[in-house]
Amino acid sequence: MDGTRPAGDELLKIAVEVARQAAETARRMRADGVSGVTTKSTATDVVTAADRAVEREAVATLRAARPGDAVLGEEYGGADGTGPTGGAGVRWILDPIDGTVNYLYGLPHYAVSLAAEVDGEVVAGVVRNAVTGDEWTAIRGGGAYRAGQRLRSSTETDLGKALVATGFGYDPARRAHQAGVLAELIPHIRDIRRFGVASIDLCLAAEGSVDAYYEKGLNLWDHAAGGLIATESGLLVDGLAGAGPGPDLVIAAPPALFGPLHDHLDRLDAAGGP
Ligand code: LIP
Repeated sequence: MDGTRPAGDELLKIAVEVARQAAETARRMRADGVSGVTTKSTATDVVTAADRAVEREAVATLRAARPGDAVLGEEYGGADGTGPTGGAGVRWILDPIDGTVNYLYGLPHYAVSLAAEVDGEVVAGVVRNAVTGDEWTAIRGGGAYRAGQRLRSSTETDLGKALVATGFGYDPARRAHQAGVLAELIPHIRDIRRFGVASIDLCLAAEGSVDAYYEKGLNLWDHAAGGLIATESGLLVDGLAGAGPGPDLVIAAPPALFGPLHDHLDRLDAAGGP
């Protein structure tokens, strides 16, 4: 690499090409049936042959396009993702199949999520539903888009009327804590949605299909691309007390709802528990 900081649109172009190819591989493999199912952190945290194959293919394509970059991928990428990022300081953050449980059951709601980070800041991201082809993109400072339409998040100002998406981790003790938080939150909001794909949840919030989203326990590959898309649509994306979005908590909400939602989640210890 020549050390020049690459432009967000240049990285997004690569990201979109890779995500489209990866999504097609995932869709095609699902049509042939699910294979190679094993478990990761718990008995309900599954990984399939497709998760691994899609990641291998996407990493190979990224390497061919930009040989000096690092790649952090959900299935193989830990060590590699912390490795050298070449002169341009680029790291790709990939979830080959976000929503693996939906993939397992054949629910048409799983995605490829790919973000490009430069010097530690996510500058471009794409989330693509592998079944429907719905695709959300963003470049930092350049807005978020779906099918050529600029995304505008919800303008709801009353938390009591907010439709809020969330998700649950795979560890039973964590789920119990998360369910307890939800039981206390739900009287204060319109209703809850649980789609099973964190990256798409963030994109649905970005386009105003839900008003807000929160979840504890996300990994970077779950929220890197969707978080940028949400931010670029006008949402505030953060953790508790300005900690930044991360494994403790990710909250994405319109400015008027962020404070009230944040304060409920803080009071309910949403970032706590196992
Ligand atoms: C999953 C999500 C889901 C979330 C889970 C998990 P996976 O990702 O996107 O919505 O609630 O905690 O992170 O395991 O399907 O890639």
